[in-house]
Amino acid sequence: MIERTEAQQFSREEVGLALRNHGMHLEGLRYPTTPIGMHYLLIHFDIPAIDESSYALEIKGCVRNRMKLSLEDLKQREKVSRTVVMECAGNGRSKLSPRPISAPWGEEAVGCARWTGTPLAPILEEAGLLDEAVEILFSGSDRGIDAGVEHTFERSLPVQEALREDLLLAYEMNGQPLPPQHGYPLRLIVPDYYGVASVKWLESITALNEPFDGIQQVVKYLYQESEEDPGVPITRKLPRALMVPPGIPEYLTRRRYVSPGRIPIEGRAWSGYGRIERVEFSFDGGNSWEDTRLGEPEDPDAWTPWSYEWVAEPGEYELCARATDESGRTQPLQTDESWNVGGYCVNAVQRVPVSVRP
Ligand SMILES: Nc1nc2c(c(=O)[nH]1)N[C@H]1C(S)=C(S)[C@@H](COP(=O)(O)O)O[C@H]1N2
Ligand SMILES: [Mo]
Repeated sequence: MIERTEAQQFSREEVGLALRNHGMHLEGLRYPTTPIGMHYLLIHFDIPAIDESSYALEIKGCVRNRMKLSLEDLKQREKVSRTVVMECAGNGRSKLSPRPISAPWGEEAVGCARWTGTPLAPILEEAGLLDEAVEILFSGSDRGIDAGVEHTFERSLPVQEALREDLLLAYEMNGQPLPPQHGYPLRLIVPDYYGVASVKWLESITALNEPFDGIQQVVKYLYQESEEDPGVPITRKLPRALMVPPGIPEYLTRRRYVSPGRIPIEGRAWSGYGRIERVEFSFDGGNSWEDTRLGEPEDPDAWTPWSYEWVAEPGEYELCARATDESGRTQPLQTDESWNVGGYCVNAVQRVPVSVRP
């Protein structure tokens, strides 16, 4: 039985958002690369209809040479693949109380795909950024209304960040043409940053001589402790570890059931602030912690596998996992420590209720 408290009631609108934007099945943490249909999705407006034959990416604004690149032009350029963990900045939001109203993620808004495309930096160099360029704006072709304002989905990066050598203009995901829902025919991939930076259905790149002040930049995706707080823009992913929930689930509550004995626990961890240095496991809700064994990530931007052998005795438990990265950042124990107006960057430790029964 589930008790229905006020805070647990999701509105029809939140359920609608969750149906359009599904998460990754946590058992998908078993795979080094997330299969396309299992990778989470976040589509603010509609998936735009784009005709590849007339498609061209425009490079404009404060540049010496304006450029128009067809998909074929982009495919002729240097081809690079990177395995990149992507996570929505709103991951964990639904655990906050009171709950900010937006995509009601648990902690499944993540995936790690192999993206193939061409590096962005050489294109910006060819376009020749003028000295007055301060930010690079990435515009999608999707349009809608949010915060009461009609706009195109656009995000900017400071010039220095846009010139990083690890940014990709991707036209393939896991070796296939980008599927419509993931940005066909072209998207930006910004490793280390939350997913919002990786603009899908990319239509143009504009060098700006002043900071971009669009809705998705200065109204949404700010970490604000209160409505009065001017807030800090969201950039890099905070560390997080997740485990594959062990045993079998109860259909409705997802509570896990396992038999006593040696239970292999496995999962993945990541951070936008450098390597994962440590992942700890707890079976008692975070009172005591044990170090787990770390594996090697498939790529510098991919997630890090970890494993632990839990010797389970009959009883009721709460399994937790906690990651620490090389910058020393780690995960809070309690969700409400990271309460913020928009419900971003909520990286409290995962908690998995388990019954151990013969
Ligand atoms: N054009 C466009 N780009 C976008 C979005 C969008 O709605 N429109 N959503 C962003 C957000 S918030 C996230 S988390 C990622 C999700 O990428 P995915 O759906 O491929 O997992 O795309 C980002 N890029
Ligand atoms: Mo997102």
